[in-house]
Amino acid sequence: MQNIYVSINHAQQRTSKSRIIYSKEKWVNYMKMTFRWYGPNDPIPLQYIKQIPGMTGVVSAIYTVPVGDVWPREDIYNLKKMVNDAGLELKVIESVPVHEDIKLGLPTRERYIANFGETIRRLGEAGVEVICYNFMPVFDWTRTQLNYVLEDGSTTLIYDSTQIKKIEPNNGDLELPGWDSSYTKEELKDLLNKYRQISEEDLWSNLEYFLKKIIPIAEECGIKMAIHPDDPPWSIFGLPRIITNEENIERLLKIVDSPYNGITMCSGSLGCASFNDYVKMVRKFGAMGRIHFAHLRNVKLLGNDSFMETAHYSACGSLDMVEILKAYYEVGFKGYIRPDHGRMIWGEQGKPGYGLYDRALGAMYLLGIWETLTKTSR
Ligand SMILES: [Mn+2]
Repeated sequence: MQNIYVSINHAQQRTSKSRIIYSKEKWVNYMKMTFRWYGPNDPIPLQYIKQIPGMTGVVSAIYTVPVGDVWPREDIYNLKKMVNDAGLELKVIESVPVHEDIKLGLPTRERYIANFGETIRRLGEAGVEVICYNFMPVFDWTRTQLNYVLEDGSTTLIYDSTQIKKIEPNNGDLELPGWDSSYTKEELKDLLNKYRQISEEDLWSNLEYFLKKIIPIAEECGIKMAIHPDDPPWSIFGLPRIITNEENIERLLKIVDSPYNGITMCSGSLGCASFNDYVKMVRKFGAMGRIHFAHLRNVKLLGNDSFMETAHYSACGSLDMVEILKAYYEVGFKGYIRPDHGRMIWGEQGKPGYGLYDRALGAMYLLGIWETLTKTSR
């Protein structure tokens, strides 16, 4: 009994001491750790996410609405309620998908842009602060294998460029791991054909058209738009990709020079290209106040445009997580952050990249570095 009492007493002393430290603006007002959650169908319960120390909220979306439709208020509020009931916040939406007609610049884009604007308004009403989106034609992130077995028996996602180069997508027969195509073979063929007419500059002008309509609405609603870089940040299957490097991100930010036109700085997406200096970009765009959301994951560059995803720990990959967090810390980053993809470890089954365990380890590792920075930097 005595031992227990002493140990509680000791813990109380520690708690009060750490409270003094944590209540300093330095810690509290800086970045907020979040976790991606795929809604009620995600096998990971919100309560488990809440049990990860330091977790302030989840990043989620409405997955039942067809791309281009307005998100129903009821669905937004139900999601928010579920998250809040678990003691977590819903401040970041990832993603509101951009309809292909907007990226293609078709006349039908007017309706889809109007719908996107209305979804922004409704998310603003629900207290959302950041919307992540991307402008990649047809394909989202692309990998060649989702369960590559590492030496320790864990599995990870890899991108082997030689395999990608062998794929001829224009016959519509494309099968990519993790790419959940809602298109029929004919629809995909048709879509890829439409993109044959679209150059990089065309894609830029379609993005410009979209931003000039959307950013004023986001400003009105107090929502920060945060574009996700292309993953990988180079053209695949002959399709144009433009959110790929420092110069292009700078160009994007200038299209509408507003803090509401910002970025999701994804270390795994930008960092898998050796031409990108992620730390330099964090310092530059962070100082401009244009980073609203950060995805942190490590990748190991394998040469010849191939790479694999690794544990967050710096020693496991090509990115130096301490240097990265130092950059965020030194620019006074106050946005949302999340561990990005993780490996599958400890026998966990589930959505590749989005298991609980490795991402939880990643979150704790990142928070550990952050806490050290807050207590050792001046
Ligand atoms: Mn990402």
